[in-house]
Amino acid sequence: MDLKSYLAERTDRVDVALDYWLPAETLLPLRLHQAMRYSVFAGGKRLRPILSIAAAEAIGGSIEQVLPAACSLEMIHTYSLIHDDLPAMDNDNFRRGQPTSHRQFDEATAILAGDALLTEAFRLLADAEANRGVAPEKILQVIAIIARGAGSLGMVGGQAVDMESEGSEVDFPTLEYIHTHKTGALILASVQAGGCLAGADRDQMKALTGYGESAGLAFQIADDILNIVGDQAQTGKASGSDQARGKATYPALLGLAEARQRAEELCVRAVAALDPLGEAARPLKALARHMVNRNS
Ligand code: GRG
Repeated sequence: MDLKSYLAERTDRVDVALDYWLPAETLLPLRLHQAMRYSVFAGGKRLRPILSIAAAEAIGGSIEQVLPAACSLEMIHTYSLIHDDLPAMDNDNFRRGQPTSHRQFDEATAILAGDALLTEAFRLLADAEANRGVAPEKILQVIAIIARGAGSLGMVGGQAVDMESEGSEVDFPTLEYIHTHKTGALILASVQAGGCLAGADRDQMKALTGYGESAGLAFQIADDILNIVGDQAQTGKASGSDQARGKATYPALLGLAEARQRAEELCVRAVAALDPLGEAARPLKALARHMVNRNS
């Protein structure tokens, strides 16, 4: 399949919808809304929204059914990056090749922009007009899926353990906990949300969950590898920054070759999990390979 045009078409749909649903820069408070939009439109790959769309399509659903949830996932992802970059956390000056939110605006505005994006995400998920035609019980299920993926049992929990572990020796189970929660949980929630909105039955949800778990971890291992071998011009982040900070990563614990092999194995497992879904899951399968072999 032509993944490039698949990604381009869906990225466009997501960008137009985000522009529509995010508060305008001309609305008060101007600086807050500018900061929210600055980070949302800073050139992200829209991976999580596209995963939720592809999961819905794999079950026979449509983009329209899933677009509000897809946008809410990107808002949550963007909030997590803004807060991750703050001086209290990673203290990064650049993200996606541009100044981070607290550098471009100020620290208080960056904190508030993250807070507001997280809150707006849940407003959009619960918005009756945006979700018209979707059964209310499906919306409730998706709110629970996304809240779990984003909260202390998911992404925030992974970030907390990552922060606690910085500068100390991390064993393999702790590393896997950090990766599956900090990054994997929102990726898994994206896939599950798309499937749920498209009306996936129990077996279909099981297939999507198996895919999301393996693909989410593979994505983070690929990110660790990119941090070492990636081209800074493409990743938008300083190469070798994980090592300089003493961060726990797969290559640091297993070596580069074994980390690559583990990412590849997980990718194969993610693709195999989708076999029960047949042809309609082809884009999701291609996305798993893309997540592991990407260069940015
Ligand atoms: C602060 C609550 C809180 C959580 C932060 C996701 C996260 C948790 C921190 C990000 C740290 C990081 C760079 C992790 C590596 C994997 C990752 C999430 C990369 C960024 O995701 P992409 O590549 O980003 O999808 P784009 O820019 O394409 O949207």
